[in-house]
Amino acid sequence: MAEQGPIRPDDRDVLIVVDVQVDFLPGGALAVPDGDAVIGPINRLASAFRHVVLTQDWHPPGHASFASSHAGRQPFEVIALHYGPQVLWPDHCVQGTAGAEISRDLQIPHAQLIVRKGYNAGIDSYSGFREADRTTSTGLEGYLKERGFKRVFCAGLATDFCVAWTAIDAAGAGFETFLIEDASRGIDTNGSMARARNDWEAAGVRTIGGSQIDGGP
Ligand code: VGL
Ligand code: ZN
Repeated sequence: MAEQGPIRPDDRDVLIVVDVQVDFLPGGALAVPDGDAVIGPINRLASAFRHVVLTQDWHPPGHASFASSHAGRQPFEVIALHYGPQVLWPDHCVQGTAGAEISRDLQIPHAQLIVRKGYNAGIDSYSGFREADRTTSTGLEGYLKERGFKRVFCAGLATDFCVAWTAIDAAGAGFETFLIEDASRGIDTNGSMARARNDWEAAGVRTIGGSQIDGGP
């Protein structure tokens, strides 16, 4: 649904910048095509928001989402884990490594919180709110509610995984939720982009462009 008129971020609004990390950028272990194209738009967007939260994919070595943890499996294959289907990835965003660092090109000194996720060895977490078992919470919902935010704006990497799941869970938690499409880029493996779009639209997440935000890109 198109948003009517410009959105002026205020104290009810928080921007969640999802996983803009070295491993998801060109040259990284799980580089998202054109991933560095989000940096300029996100820096401009962030300057329009008083309240910004970052997420950081943060896996222990040998994480269950790594193909290397499953004998005979290759990246981008899908396997069944105890909580459901899991896409297998190249090793990425390993705790404490250079690849896990948030990009130095992000200029968001006023970001207020960094939420790490995916740190449980046996459970992936695309969403900044809830792990892939759909029950283990990161605490982000409580944090945002305690601070009184009403609207959540999501952008970053990758559109079809961590951005989409974070937005879907924000909507499920009762926030009015927006996915800023031109400040995000996707991986698009096995039709994941089309599926993710269906899912976030069905969840009531609104798709917008950064230009719809006053002071944005
Ligand atoms: C992501 C795949 C694996 C993401 C994280 O940030 O979208 N994708 N881990
Ligand atoms: Zn990951």
